[in-house]
Amino acid sequence: MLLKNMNAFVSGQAICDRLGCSRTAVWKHIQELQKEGYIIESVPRRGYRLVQRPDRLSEAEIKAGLKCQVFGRTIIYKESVVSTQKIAHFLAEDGAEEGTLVVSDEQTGGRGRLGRIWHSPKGSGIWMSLILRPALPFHRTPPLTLMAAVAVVRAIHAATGLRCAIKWPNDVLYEGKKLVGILTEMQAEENRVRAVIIGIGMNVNTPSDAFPEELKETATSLKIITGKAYARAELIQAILFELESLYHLYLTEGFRAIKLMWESYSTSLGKRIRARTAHGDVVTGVAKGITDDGVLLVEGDDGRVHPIYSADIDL
Ligand code: BTX
Repeated sequence: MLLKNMNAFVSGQAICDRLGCSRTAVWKHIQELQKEGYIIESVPRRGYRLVQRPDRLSEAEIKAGLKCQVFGRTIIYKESVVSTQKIAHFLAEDGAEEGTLVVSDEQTGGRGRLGRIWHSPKGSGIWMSLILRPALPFHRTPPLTLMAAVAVVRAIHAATGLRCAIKWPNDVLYEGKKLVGILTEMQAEENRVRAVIIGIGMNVNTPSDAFPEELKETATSLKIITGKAYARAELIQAILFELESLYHLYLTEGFRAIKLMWESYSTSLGKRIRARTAHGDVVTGVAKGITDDGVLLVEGDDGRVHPIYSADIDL
């Protein structure tokens, strides 16, 4: 109730009536919350007012104020996991509904693409995986990665005012440094998509000395960029809200509108790039655009246009 009425007074009586407990019991709970770091004012005859919430992650923190219909209806929060992606795969196999979200405060074996490591220290970032159940043929799933990147960029802008850029296909950068990584994986059988799992890792309150040496030059966090700390639960709400709207747009209207947004945030288009595919092929040339299936088109130095389905890009 306090979170929903953030910065406004909620009368003690209203809380008693809603929860069916005494005023003394309410006061005790308020004191517990204050111990946990919530700053709550208590004024006689006006009630309680939540002024500031700590940067805590929990199912309740994410759900309070979440403006989604389906995404986040089920939230599984864990203090520490090997990888939220692993848990989400397991839950998806077990029949978890669309929009199920797995979030953790720490990952001990967070992973990126192609078996790479995703550094996910405790208490400072967003490490989460979302289960989707799109009724789409295979070839229409790759744009979901690009959709996720667009949603993250829009959510960061809504929550912090920062304008980030996207490097094809899935890096969200600020002034060339990696702020967010996105990993999209699929479960399929025969010719049917059973689930798409979107993993998002965002460096939020990470101080610069918390990155390992090899990431110090290439990674950044919202805290490093702005000097401010952010409530991760609010950022997750913003990301889920953007993801749900864009997912709905994609399923009903196709990729066109999202493609335009993606292009407007892209750092790669029109530039000379070097694409290294997982098979070890290298294409150098100019990034010309993306197709309606999310494939990157590179006009190679050999004069041919190369479709790039999956690769790492150097600008
Ligand atoms: P990627 O393969 O594009 O990027 C991985 C590379 O990024 C690493 O090799 C390293 O150079 C760099 N890197 C590692 N950790 C960080 C970090 N915290 N910040 C910036 N750069 C870093 C990107 O893969 C996809 C990452 C998805 C992570 C999410 S977290 C929730 C979910 N669970 C899980 O295990 N993975 C996903």
